[in-house]
Amino acid sequence: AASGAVAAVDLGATSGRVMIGRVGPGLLALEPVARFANGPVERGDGWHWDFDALFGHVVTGLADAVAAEPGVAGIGIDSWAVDYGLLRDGALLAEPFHYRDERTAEGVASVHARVPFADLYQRNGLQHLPFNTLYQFAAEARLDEAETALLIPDLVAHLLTGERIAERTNASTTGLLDVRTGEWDLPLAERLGIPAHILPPLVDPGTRVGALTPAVARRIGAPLEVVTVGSHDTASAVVAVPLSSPNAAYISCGTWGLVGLELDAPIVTDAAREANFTNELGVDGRVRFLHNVTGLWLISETVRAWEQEDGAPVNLPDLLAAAARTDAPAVVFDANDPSLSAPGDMPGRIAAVLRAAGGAVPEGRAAFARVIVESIAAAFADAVRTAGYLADREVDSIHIVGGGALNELLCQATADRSGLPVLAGPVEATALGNVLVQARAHGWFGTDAPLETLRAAVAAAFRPRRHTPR
Ligand code: LFR
Repeated sequence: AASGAVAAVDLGATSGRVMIGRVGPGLLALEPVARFANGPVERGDGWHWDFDALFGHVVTGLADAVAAEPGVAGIGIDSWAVDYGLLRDGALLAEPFHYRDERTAEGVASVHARVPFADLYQRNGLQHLPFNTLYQFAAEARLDEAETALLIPDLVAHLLTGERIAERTNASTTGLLDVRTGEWDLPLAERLGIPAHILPPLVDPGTRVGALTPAVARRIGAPLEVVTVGSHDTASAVVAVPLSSPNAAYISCGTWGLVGLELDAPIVTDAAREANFTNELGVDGRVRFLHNVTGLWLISETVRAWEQEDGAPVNLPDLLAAAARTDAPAVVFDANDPSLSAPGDMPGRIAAVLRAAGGAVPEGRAAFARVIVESIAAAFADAVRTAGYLADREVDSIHIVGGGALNELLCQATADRSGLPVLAGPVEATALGNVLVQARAHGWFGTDAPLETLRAAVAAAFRPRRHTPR
């Protein structure tokens, strides 16, 4: 058959979802079956993920998916990158840490004391993010007790199937993958005191992981198989960007805005390092040459603070509509300022960064939201320009996919500040990329269909909204 349905589990840093994806000739559709909140939880020793709750939502969501569509052929899992759980005797040693926990600072210092950043960049091609897994490992008290370290999607797959693997796109965010070969850089791991045995065998997207354990199959209601996808959410999102030309840039905009280009080969020049551009691995060995810009996190954390203040929910669409009616600010702030990275008092910290940049802190919430959106857009435009310059490409358009594609103010401000047309959508690009790679693995596109074939299916099913620069 050239058609069928799959279940996609997509876990973001602020929300997770389970979707049914239906694929066939002229058909690409998503049906949401479960959506749940996610976020940092504070424990005695810092910020963590409530992984038990998250896994519970995944299992319940999959059961709902099977109930709604008994023909589901398999399960694919993607999530945010870099975070992991340590296993011993088949159980988690501890609740996974959240990458925004500040313990990573000591990890950075100890790694760079052994391997200077410029050397690391030559080996792993990654921009400096203080939470990259290798820094977390360096700050990890119990690494020596672990049998295996599994990144979040691989950990979910393990609990579902019993298998232990490392999907390659997400493994590329650990800092321990050789950017040239896509294999574990074992000499680097050794220099950093990371035991090689905790790094599981690497597999590519589109690989059969295994069948659900009997206990899980009973809870979910069907004996399904888990298939790897681009398990790094950004890798799945990039699969589903309906790139209109080789010179089109993309912004995968959720909690983060991942801004860049798809390339065939990594760029690890001094200029790329100094601009802090990363070479993460995409599906089919493509390179995601991009920069992390702090995205909707600035808005969601601000809203969270206001909700705590009010003891009542804030309506985000209303807030953004009101923001669009205020005047654009004369001065924006650096969305990537490191002081905005940790959870807590975001309005106060943004005000401090804005004042330091010489800007006036606006009175009302609508105007405050406007400064945030314009600051994110300015950082997006800047990163697109830099990407084009570093890769020597004349960027001609920008695709914005993910939740940020719903934010018309942000999309228009990005067009205005970059001088380039912005094509907004699909919103659920990550889940679509997850579904498409599964569908290809099941043979519904022909097993060696290139990404361009998958993207053509996206372009046919989801018409982007166009924002012309003013
Ligand atoms: C986006 C994302 C980014 C990664 C950040 C932390 O959800 O996966 O690509 O840098 O989260 O994991």
